[in-house]
Amino acid sequence: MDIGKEKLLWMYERMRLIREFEERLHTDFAAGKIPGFVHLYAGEEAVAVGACTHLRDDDFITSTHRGHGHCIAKGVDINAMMAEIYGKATGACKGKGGSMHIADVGKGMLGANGIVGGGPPIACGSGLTAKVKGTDQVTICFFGDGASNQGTTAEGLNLAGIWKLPVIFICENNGYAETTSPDYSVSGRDIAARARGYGMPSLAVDGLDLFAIYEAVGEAAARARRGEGPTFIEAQTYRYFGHFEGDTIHYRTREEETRYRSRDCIERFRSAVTDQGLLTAADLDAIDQQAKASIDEAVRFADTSPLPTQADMLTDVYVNFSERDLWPFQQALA
Ligand SMILES: Cc1ncc(C[n+]2csc(CCOP(=O)(O)OP(=O)(O)O)c2C)c(N)n1
Ligand SMILES: [Mg+2]
Repeated sequence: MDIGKEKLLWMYERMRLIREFEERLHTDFAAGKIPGFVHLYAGEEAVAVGACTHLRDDDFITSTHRGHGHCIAKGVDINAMMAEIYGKATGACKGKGGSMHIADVGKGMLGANGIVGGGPPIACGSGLTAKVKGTDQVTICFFGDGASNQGTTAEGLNLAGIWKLPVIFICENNGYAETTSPDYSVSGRDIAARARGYGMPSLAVDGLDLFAIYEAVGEAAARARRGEGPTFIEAQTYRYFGHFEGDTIHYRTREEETRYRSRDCIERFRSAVTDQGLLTAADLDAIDQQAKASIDEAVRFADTSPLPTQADMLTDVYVNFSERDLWPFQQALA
């Protein structure tokens, strides 16, 4: 696969930033520095990064409650993300959303989402927007194995299928929905097979292998941009930390965790690119150092930023749409 040095460096940097960001939150949450609920993405980096490498700023993603990795892969500002998680006025959503509601529409990041299965209908909306406007914009819809059982996901797959929307559904099968394994909660066991019933190409890939994700999403994005409709990808992956910070993790064994950590997606990428002489250990070590410094800076920025004021409480609650905003949709659907 001919990816090019610049892109390889970018992919490694994004994965490392996500890992550093999440590990720092793990520590700082335990120290009581962070309000609200936090779900960490560490371990799953290859999925978000391998996928978002194919996207432009004007493409879209929808996310989940476990959204930090999606945001970083889509290029959301890390200082603004950290400040949002700290509930500060300088946050991506002015500190009013927190970890589970980080959004940056300017970067095509349509929002982390506390509703399991909330993403697919939103992805159909942005997919329909691109289709109606006649652009080649793509939407990637990230969701979990648990969300694959939701009615909203079934409805989203159906709608994307019949309208041939430019949406790539990426099911991040990390082995658990909270404490529940898909082995006994997903009927038929085969998540990717379900999507074939909606008439779209669907495959399962090793989500710990960035190159496998990159290749699968590359094909799916090209199909979507050509107007050939949706694709479904089940990425088999693993989350390193608990479902949420504070989870006592009684539902899986330490042996299982060790086994997955020995297949770490970042280490695997490092070995692959250094063995093939594409990047050097020095290139990668330099990125490690920069990533650490960026996260230190993000924490300093969040820590020293002001909280929102009482007067900020009722702003940004409603958005007004004019007739003019809606007419292309009314015309297209008439
Ligand atoms: C509609 C809805 N039902 C239940 C929940 C509670 N809940 C939050 S996360 C979660 C598990 C989601 O699992 P999965 O989709 O596999 O995502 P993961 O946490 O593994 O990334 C559940 C049941 C919720 N937030 N929304
Ligand atoms: Mg899951």
